[in-house]
Amino acid sequence: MSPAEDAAAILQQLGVASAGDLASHSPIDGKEIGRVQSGDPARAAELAQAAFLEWRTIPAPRRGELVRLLGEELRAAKEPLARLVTLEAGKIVQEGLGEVQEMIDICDFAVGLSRQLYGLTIASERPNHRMMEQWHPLGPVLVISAFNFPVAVWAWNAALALVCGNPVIWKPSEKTPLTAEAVMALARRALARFDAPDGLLQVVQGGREIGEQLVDDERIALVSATGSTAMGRAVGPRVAKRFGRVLLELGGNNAMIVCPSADLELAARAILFSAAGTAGQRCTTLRRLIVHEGVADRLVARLKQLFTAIKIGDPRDPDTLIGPLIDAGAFEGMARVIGDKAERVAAVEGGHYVRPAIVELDAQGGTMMQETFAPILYVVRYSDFDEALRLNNAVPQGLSSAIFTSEVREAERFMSAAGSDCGIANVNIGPSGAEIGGAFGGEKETGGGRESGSDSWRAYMRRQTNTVNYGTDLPLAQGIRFDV
Ligand code: UN1
Repeated sequence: MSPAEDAAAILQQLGVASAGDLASHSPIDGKEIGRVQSGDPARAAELAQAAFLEWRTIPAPRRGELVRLLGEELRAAKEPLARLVTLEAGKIVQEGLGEVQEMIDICDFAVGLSRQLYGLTIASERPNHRMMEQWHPLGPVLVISAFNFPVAVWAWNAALALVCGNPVIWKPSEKTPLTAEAVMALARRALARFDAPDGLLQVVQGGREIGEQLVDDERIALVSATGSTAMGRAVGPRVAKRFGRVLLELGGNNAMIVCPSADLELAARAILFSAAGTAGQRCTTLRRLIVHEGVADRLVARLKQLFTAIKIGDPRDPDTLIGPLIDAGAFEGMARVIGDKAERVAAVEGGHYVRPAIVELDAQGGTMMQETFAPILYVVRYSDFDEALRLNNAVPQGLSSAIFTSEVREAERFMSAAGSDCGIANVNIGPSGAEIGGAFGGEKETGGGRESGSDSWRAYMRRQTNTVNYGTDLPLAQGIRFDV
């Protein structure tokens, strides 16, 4: 079946009409698979603001009930939605399913969280006074997502934003508009079952100008944006100018240090998934391998074997481990940095399929310092552990990192204050494929935001400090006297 026929059947099954001025193309064969209509940013913001006034007064555990229903709809539609992710983003079957599973998992997490939006009680310095801290809903949240996680990133944000009391406007990637429509169709079912206010969950399709209008809209309290560092540089100052809040998840240039004591077979498998998986198009993709000179030859030989054996092709084939790059631009980007080492693989006509590349360098530098969204693994060797740590941190990005070692001292140093400077630092697993339970995000040019698990929910709420006097006197703080 052609991707277009495949997509048409799924869209029909999910109740999504394919019509409008914007086309979506499958990276599998480059052909059009459906259409969507561009949205109206001002209208969306108006609806979201109206929904906010109602939604913020609904008790949080009750808001959690809506997210529970959303999780139910996602569970029921897991297979077709995952299939659409495969068709529109080119992810292999397992990764499409995994992406929808992340959506379900974050819904479960958010339902529990809806009863745990805890504030604090603070000891007051004054007699008969009580201090506390509360977390209140923030306002409409704009989610800007990228093609590589076309549905999960929305869910990480939306599930938390909803229980926190906020409406959500979604501006998906122009490359993956259909999966967004499919998610909205499922969300509408949950909204109808709950009888939620209009405008609580919306999608606004369109290009950069539409995104900019939303980013500049004062009614939007938080802009949660996932994408390139260039995008973040454009969005951050625009939102700051109006004193809005941002949560940025930008580029990564993630390294793994492989020490002499590492389990090399385990490391090789972790490298294969994290460097070549998703055709190198994750922000957490492994791009830099920093390997001890004593084990480098063995490891690189094993990787070359694995990279040659791996099945590249139509992502719908259950044996395929690497699907296509998203489009021609992605291939050009790869060829620009590694020249003829960017090796095309003949798979499906019209798609851009490549073999993951291993590029050995004498020293870290040049294009190794930048994020290229393609399966390129740079390899450098080290002899001294301090040098390996320095190399891990010597790039502008700070998302994820990993170490393979059996030495507790090396592992602990890697995770210490003087170790990896990234938001994520893993031991004996690769840098990609984070679980939803942890806070996800990174430092430096990665933007500093955290979403998903742990206490990331706080970014979606406003904090209020309350001091209450239940006495008959008026003592001032800091012992100040102000008597007439
Ligand atoms: C991204 O590529 O934008 O840790 C996010 C991972 C995924 C998230 C990637 N859970 O690889």
